[in-house]
Amino acid sequence: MRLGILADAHGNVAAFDHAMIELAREADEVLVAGDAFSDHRFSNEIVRTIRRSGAQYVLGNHEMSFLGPANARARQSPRLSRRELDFVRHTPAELRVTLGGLRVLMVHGSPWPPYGRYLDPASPEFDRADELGADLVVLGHTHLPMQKRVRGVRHRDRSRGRKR
Ligand SMILES: [Mn+2]
Repeated sequence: MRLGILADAHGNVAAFDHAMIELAREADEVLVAGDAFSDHRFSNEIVRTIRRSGAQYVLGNHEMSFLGPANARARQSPRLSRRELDFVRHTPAELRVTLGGLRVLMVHGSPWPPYGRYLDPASPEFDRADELGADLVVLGHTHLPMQKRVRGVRHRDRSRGRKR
């Protein structure tokens, strides 16, 4: 089974659509690891693409900020699709799913508290990856493409770009 993994589109509709079209062609399952849009700038287009694709999706810190009290007014905008907002509201921050026989854990930031931490391949936390009860851990947030194998547990971060 081929998994297509992306994260941190941060509202870049053209890049996200392009990536999703490519992945739909090549992957059996697509995983979107959060920060699909940035903070108060909700993207109807990106959320609709995720919803219609049936991709696995978790919230990032930007979606959670958008759903939080600071953005109560932004959520009232008439430009917002109620349907897409509702979809985001029902999206989890942590997903555990079995894909191709692999127990997959997907979160946007760190799977260990503090969850907003930026991990890098040298982070000592990864030594504890086998405590997570997963064969594959998918992360976003760092904007660092990385892949790491820890005693049989593989981590991937496919985020792109600079702003985080
Ligand atoms: Mn993030």
